[in-house]
Amino acid sequence: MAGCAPVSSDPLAAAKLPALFIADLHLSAARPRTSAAFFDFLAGPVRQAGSLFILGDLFEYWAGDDDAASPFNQKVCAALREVASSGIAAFFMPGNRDLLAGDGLAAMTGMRLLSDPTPVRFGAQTLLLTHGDALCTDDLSYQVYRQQVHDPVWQTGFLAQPLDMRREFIEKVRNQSETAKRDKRADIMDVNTDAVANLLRTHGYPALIHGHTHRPGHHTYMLDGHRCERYVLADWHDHPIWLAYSHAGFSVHNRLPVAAAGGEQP
Ligand SMILES: [Mn+2]
Repeated sequence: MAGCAPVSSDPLAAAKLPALFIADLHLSAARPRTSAAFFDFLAGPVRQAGSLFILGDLFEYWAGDDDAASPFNQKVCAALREVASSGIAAFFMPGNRDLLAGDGLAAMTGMRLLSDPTPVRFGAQTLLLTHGDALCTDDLSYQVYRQQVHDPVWQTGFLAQPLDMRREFIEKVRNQSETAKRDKRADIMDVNTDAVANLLRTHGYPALIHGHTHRPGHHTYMLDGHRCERYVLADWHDHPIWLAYSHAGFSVHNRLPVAAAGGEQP
């Protein structure tokens, strides 16, 4: 309509700096220290940020959006909802553990869902966000499994099963995957260099940010004459850790401000 400002359908239009990136918290009721750190992170550093990007495996597992009814998941969703309500743009890209998170989770939390991979632009800098499991192409048996569970037909069939049955299936897959990991060479569970190069090439040589491998790091590449960077997010293991991006560049943080504990901040 003439005279009306165009309304962007791009969910990333809401993204503002500084942006914080996390992945692989594997939240569950069985890991209270990690969830406590997450709640402190949401109540602290996130409130000073412009955007929060959760790049997958926030939950140890997510059996479908009806899984939000469990008391633990309710608590997590409520804390995320407060973040979105306070005006911070929060984004969620499902990982392999929570790939069944959908519009239901988005509606409950106020987070915007991102597909994998998703580029986000801040000025001249493009950041390419991905969970990371798609890059582990040397792990052939995992990629076969991944293709199956990403198939919409498989997902529809799976989600039609009762929640208890889905949880049971996921528990079985988790146990099998833990056993299989012990027999796999460590290097096949890392990203494949060619898969990374192809992704960087396809997206015009951005800075790549991913998790999944639990091998935190900062890698630089010269690729086709372009300098590219790859940031690997750390898993949480009871302790908070996040990557921040602002006009000053990238920085990694792992300290929460000392809790006010009901008192006043100095
Ligand atoms: Mn993962």
